[in-house]
This record gives sequence, C-alpha cells and structure tokens, in this order.
Amino acid sequence: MNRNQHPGRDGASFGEAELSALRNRVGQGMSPKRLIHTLAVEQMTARLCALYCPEETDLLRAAALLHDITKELKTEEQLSLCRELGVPVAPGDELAPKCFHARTAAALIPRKYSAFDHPVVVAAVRWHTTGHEGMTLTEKLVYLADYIDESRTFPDCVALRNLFWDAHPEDMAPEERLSHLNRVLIASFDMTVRNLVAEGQIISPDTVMARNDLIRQSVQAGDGVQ
Ligand code: DGI
Ligand code: FE
Ligand code: FE
Repeated sequence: MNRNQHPGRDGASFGEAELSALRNRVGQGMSPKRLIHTLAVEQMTARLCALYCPEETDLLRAAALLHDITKELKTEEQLSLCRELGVPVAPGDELAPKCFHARTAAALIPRKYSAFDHPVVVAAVRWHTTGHEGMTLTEKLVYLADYIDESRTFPDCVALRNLFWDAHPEDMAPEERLSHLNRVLIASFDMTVRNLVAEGQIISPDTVMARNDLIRQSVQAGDGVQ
C-alpha cells in the first residue's frame, strides 16, 4: 500500500486506479444525467477537500462517487432493499421517500463495494441528504458538494454555490474558513426546509437537528445567527 492509499475496514485499500474503476462501475448503474451529477460532485468534493482536508481527498472522492448509487430506485425498491440489507424502516418513513437512497447506498457499500468500506466513506454517503446532529467535517464537505456541484442549475443551488465561493474561502484563515462552511451549511438547510414546507413535505428530524446544531455552534462561536 503506498501512502496515497487508504485502508478499508477489512484491510482493503484504494488509490487512483481503484477510484477510476469505481467511476466506471457506478456509471454503468445510473442514467447519464445522474452520472453527470455524480462526477460533478466528485470534482466539487475534491475542490472542497483541497481547502479543508487534503488528506481525505481520495476517501471523499469515493464517497462522492457512491453517494447516489441507489437514487434512481423507486420507493418500493428502496423498501425491499432496506429489508434485504437490514436497514431499519420506521412507520412514516415512506412519507420522505427521497431520504431512503442515502441509507440504502450506505448499507450497500460493505456488501457490494467492500474495497471502499471505510467509516469516513460510509458516513459521508449516509448523511449526504439530511445531514444530522454533530456532522463531521468530511460529512459536511460531501453534503455541500452535492448541493453546489457545477452541474446544478436550480436557483437555490447557484445561490449557495456563489455564497460559498464569492467569499473567497481560499483566502481565509483556517478558523474563519470553518465558520464560513458552517454558515453556508445553515443557509443550505434553510433553503431545504423552506422548499419542503412550500411543497407540504415532511421534514426529517435529522434535517432539523443538523440545522439547529449548526446554529447553536455558530452562536457559541460568536458568529451570531444570519
Ligand atoms: O440525491 P440528490 O438529488 O443529488 O440530492 P439529495 O440527496 O440531497 O436529495 C435531495 C432531495 O431530498 C430533495 O428533493 C429534498 C429531499 N430531502 C432532503 N431532506 C429532506 C428531504 N425530503 C424530505 N421529505 N425531508 C427531508 O428532511
Ligand atoms: Fe442524493
Ligand atoms: Fe446527489
């Protein structure tokens, strides 16, 4: 194993060659549109890693490539995959059907992509849709990259992309750069919650907890609330 490779849970490791093979493999299981998004998330994740944690780049590239592998399954298929993989489903979960794919994709990694079965990869995939209380830096980066990848043209995504990059995080001191990330994440949760309310949708408790937690941290850090 060279220093650019990462040990997986079972002693598996990966580097550039494995990532390239993964790119091909995930591309075979999704529509061209989803693949364009997936590759754009990988690129954006790499840009964010360069700013925040270069040493995690390969792990998070893998997470980006795997984050939407089950996105195109129908709700019925998600539910049967949950049963097959032992993913717990609570009554009412089917009212937030778009949240299933993060859970099923994370659960599939040890089974079908064991070379990438690393806790950082699995957690980033698991929390990429809703976030959760106590998000780690690596979870935040994949969550944000998914929102602001360059292929997204939805006005909120463009606004969030500009909010992040127009502040020139590359010129910020490390602490300020982390506060900036948290502020942009809070703005993203605000957008998500607003859209869900406008559509009359259920809001996942994880979405609410993630937002509250980030606001709490921001106030404690003296950043105030936006
Ligand atoms: O899979 P992507 O489209 O790339 O992005 P994503 O995994 O962030 O999924 C976005 C979708 O998930 C979007 O339609 C809103 C939905 N979503 C996110 N949080 C919640 C949610 N839906 C419900 N019902 N509740 C949530 O808390
Ligand atoms: Fe997704
Ligand atoms: Fe996505």
